Amino acid sequence: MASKISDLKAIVKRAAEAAGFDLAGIAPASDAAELKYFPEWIAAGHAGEMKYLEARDDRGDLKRSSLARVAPWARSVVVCAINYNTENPYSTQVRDAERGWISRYAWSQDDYHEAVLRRLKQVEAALRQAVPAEQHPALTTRSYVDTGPIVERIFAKYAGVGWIGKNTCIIHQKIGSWLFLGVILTSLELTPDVPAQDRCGTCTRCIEACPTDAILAPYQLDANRCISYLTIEKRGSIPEELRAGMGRHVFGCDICQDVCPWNRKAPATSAPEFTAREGLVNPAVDWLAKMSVEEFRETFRGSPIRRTKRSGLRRNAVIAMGNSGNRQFLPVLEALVPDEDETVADSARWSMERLRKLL
Ligand code: B12
Ligand code: SF4
Ligand code: SF4
Repeated sequence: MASKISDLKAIVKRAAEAAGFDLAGIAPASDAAELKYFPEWIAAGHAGEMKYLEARDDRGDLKRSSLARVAPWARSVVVCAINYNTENPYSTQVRDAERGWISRYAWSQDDYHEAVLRRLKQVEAALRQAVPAEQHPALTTRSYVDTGPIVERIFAKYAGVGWIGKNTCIIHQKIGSWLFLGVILTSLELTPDVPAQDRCGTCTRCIEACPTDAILAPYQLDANRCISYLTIEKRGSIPEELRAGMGRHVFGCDICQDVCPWNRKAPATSAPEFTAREGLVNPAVDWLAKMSVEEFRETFRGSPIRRTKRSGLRRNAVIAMGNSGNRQFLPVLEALVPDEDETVADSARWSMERLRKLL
């Protein structure tokens, strides 16, 4: 039998748990106070080359700055979160400068977009099934992981999933911040949860630890300076002044989360899709830099690492060699100077120069 509307919140939460989510909550679809920072962030140029964040509606307003613009029918946002942490060291605990670092979220067997969306669809189906058709003939729902025109972290805060930390990540008091988010927009007016309370207090560890000073001030990140952006989203050559700060990062960066006290006791996930792939924790940089088209395709089939493409991964690995302080990489770099990929070749020249200066 179809459920009463008042039961829906409980049904959604049970469905989220059954689907394997660690956390779930409901936020109102109305504009939260933090959304006013979004146009300022875009205007300041902090989005870099991520032009999709700047999408505008017919009136020229930024789509992501208000849900009313892109989903006027939406009344509530169901936010689900899943822990992807595995029992592996933090980047700040491994000091091997000769090996690269792939960020924690990208060690997984499956691309997280698919793993989370699969689960989110189960919750969406349970919600739709529970709604009496006669009460909601025009019921609308939409599920998104990352790709929706919505600043997910703001809604996660108002759904009580976690607070927005000074590093801009969503943090949960017991689980920490190794969380993927998924959202379901719905035309249903569901009872919202209580917003999560900010527990950063006087701590500023993430701001101090960021090697490229990307966290300009609490809660304000300039993507142009963030290693995660540089290694994953930035196409072509990386600005020279930021290369040294990238250290040995070859895909993403976890430093501002590794140093966060709320991640000290972060539990491990029980989701099988997030098990670390063989060889991706602390990978050999020369292996990545020399990777052929076929090997890249085979190794990263279904992995989020495909996003930076072979060119980006090789560029990052070459820069990591330059930052390693290990002159044994010089012959590898020398062989890459005539590379047909100009970005790789340019990075190889820079890295050779950097290693030679160490003499
Ligand atoms: C673009 C993007 C990036 C960009 C920009 C990141 C950023 N901080 O904006 C880059 C490539 C750098 C990036 C990196 C990462 N990302 Co990302 N990213 C996104 C994406 C697609 C959009 C985010 C966005 O709209 N940013 C715009 C800015 C303005 O928003 P914001 O930083 O969230 O800022 C808001 C608050 O800080 C707020 N605010 C709150 N209080 C206050 C107070 C003051 C005074 C001010 C000024 C502002 C302010 O203002 C802003 C909103 O207007 C989301 C998915 C989504 N659709 O939301 C995933 C998402 C945020 N990313 C995610 C992840 C996992 C990562 C990485 C950890 C990956 C990695 N290891 O490399 C890093 C983390 C880096 C970091 N410290 O944020 C997760 C976050 C999970 C979590 N626990 O928070 C998301 C939600 C994806 C998902 N579905 O799970 N990401
Ligand atoms: S992900 Fe790395 S580079 Fe980006 S803000 Fe955090 S510490 Fe800085
Ligand atoms: S390191 Fe400190 S300031 Fe930064 S997010 Fe964690 S608790 Fe907040």
